[in-house]
Amino acid sequence: MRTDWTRNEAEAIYAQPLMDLLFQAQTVHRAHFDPNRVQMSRLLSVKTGGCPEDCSYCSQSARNGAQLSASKLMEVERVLAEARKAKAAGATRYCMGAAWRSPKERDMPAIEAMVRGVRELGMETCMTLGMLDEDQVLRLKGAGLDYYNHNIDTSESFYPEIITTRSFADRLDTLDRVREAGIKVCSGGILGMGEAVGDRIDMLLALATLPEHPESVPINMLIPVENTPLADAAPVDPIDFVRVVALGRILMPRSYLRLSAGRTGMSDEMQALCFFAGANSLFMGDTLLTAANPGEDRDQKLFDKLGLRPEAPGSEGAA
Ligand code: SAM
Ligand code: DTB
Ligand code: SF4
Repeated sequence: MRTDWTRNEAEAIYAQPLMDLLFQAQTVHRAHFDPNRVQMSRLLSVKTGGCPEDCSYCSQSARNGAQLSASKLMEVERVLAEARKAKAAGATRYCMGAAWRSPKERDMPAIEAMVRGVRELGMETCMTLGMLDEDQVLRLKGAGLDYYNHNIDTSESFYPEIITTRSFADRLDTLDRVREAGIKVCSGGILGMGEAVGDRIDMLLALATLPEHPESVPINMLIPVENTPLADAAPVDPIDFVRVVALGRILMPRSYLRLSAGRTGMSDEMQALCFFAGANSLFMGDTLLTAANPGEDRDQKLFDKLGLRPEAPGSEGAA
């Protein structure tokens, strides 16, 4: 896997005629994955709202005007009950998110118990809890955490326009600690925050030139949240979105590319083009963390139309 992609190469790939770009992406995709299988993850917000960070897209920031009330950390048993339902509905990975800048010591035992409990159900585990220090990373690894999600969200140069309470370098530091501890990395970003095409390319390049590619790369389309600074951001052009997916597939051939937030705002045709461009993972169920997601009925219809099938448990990456 190449980790030395240059800006010029990435730009040239991105700027090809769309049919050439899609053909290249699908060719790379088929060399590494079954093109008709999609990995299914389910999300749960285990601690919602009241976050001290100022991410301008987020419904959960206490610094935004958003009116979401803050909750306490969920009880472990309730989390496991939700996880059982997700497993029954076909999820193979269970992703738990908390609206924290970083976890507090008092919350770690419950977080570790959630990881152990979900693993015992036979699903892969993923957590997204904000920044982690060395000790926290080791404890999560000890509990058996499979993946840690920590998005870089956009390019390094556009980052301060979106978030001021932490830096792009802080993000890379946590990603590095997660990788060093042997936890798989999930990191991606958001399109539609007012960034330029060059920022999108730079974001993918930042991921594709890490010492190892993230195993999982979520590509979110901004869900505009009322009262946040990005409530009125201009929507991304669907074809531009598809181009980003294709570039991600070509730069990171073995990574799972997840069509993440924003699918309620995508047509079947747009999602089909994203799958053709190499997206091969999604969030199932009718809620993400706080926002709406298509839900199983609509996704089942889409899968039927496209002849797609959920990836079987334990077959990750099998071509
Ligand atoms: N607090 C943790 C953190 O930020 O690292 C984890 C939870 S945070 C909600 C996870 C990711 O969801 C963000 O990095 C962002 O990429 C995505 N996200 C949040 N709000 C979104 C929105 N309104 N539209 C699209 N993606 C969003
Ligand atoms: C990611 O990249 N997208 C997910 C997951 N990682 C944690 C979160 C999407 C959140 C969408 C907005 C919401 O539900 O509040
Ligand atoms: Fe907090 Fe995460 Fe939302 Fe940023 S994205 S405000 S860190 S919950």
